[in-house]
Amino acid sequence: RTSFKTFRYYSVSNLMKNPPKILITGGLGQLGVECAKYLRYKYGTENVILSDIIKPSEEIVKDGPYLFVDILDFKGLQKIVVDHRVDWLIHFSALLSAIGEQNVPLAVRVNIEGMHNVIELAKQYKLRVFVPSTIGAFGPDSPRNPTPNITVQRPRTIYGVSKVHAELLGEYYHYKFGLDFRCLRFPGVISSDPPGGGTTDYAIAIFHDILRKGHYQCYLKPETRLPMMHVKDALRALSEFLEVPNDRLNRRVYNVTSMSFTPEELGDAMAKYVDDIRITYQPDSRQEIADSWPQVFDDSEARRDWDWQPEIDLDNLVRLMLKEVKEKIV
Ligand code: AKB
Repeated sequence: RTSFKTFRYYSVSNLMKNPPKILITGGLGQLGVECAKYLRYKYGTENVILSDIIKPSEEIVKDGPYLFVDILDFKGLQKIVVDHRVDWLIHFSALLSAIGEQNVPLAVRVNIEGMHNVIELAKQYKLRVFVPSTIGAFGPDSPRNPTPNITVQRPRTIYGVSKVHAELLGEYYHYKFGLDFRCLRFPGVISSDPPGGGTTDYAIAIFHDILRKGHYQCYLKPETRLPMMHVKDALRALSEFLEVPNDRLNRRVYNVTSMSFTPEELGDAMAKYVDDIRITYQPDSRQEIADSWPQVFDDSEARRDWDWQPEIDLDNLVRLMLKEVKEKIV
């Protein structure tokens, strides 16, 4: 067995010579724009198409290819895959945990019916398909500290249910039809771009509110521990995982994480760099969701099989976020 590093070197240099054509759905959500930047740098601007149903800003249009794609329109999606000779599909479209609870029928359509379209197309055109899953794919019956790769999954949100569905469907298509399905279960991803309706969003909102007003009212209790990761680590995990040769993967779905912290610990880490921080707590319905999720995520299988290694710890995350959010505010 050649070392993993040698393997990665050969597979990555082959990809650079013959870059894949990549389509990103749900591209104007929290991860899409940064993901497109990251992959365009690696594979060339024209090879990464960002798509969504939202009208893009001038800046997004200037950055590279952008297309209208509705994942609920099978034929429309099929046409894009054919016309643009897509090889890899990164399927970000989804309603997150908190917002999904407010509109369950819409979450069923976007998260479950959308996934059906994507997986059928991926099978038909032999695409490599990446679908993010989440700590939200676990529930109150799962072990929470740590939560291993394989364990009980009985989530209590429609978001979690749709992600377990996606994981199982992807694995099934892999074993039945040979589909190159790849899925990472992410913790709360922290970026200066605004997230949309998640339970872990407090860890982003706190930076915006503290820098603007010096005060943040948190909707989770101070001791609520959740796994988290800076967006740079998340995108590197995604990109490295997509490059791993198939025979190196022992599973199609892996846990990945960087750290775990509570709102109180995050506040203390921020207080090293910002004077006069005030955090108050008023838990709402998101507390119940957080209480059913992993506190510490076990990603040892990803570390073992494809060398996953986080780089950004809590102190680095705070420094990066303070810098990035400050730049956005002014
Ligand atoms: C959410 O909070 O819903 C997401 C997630 C952890 O998947 N950020």
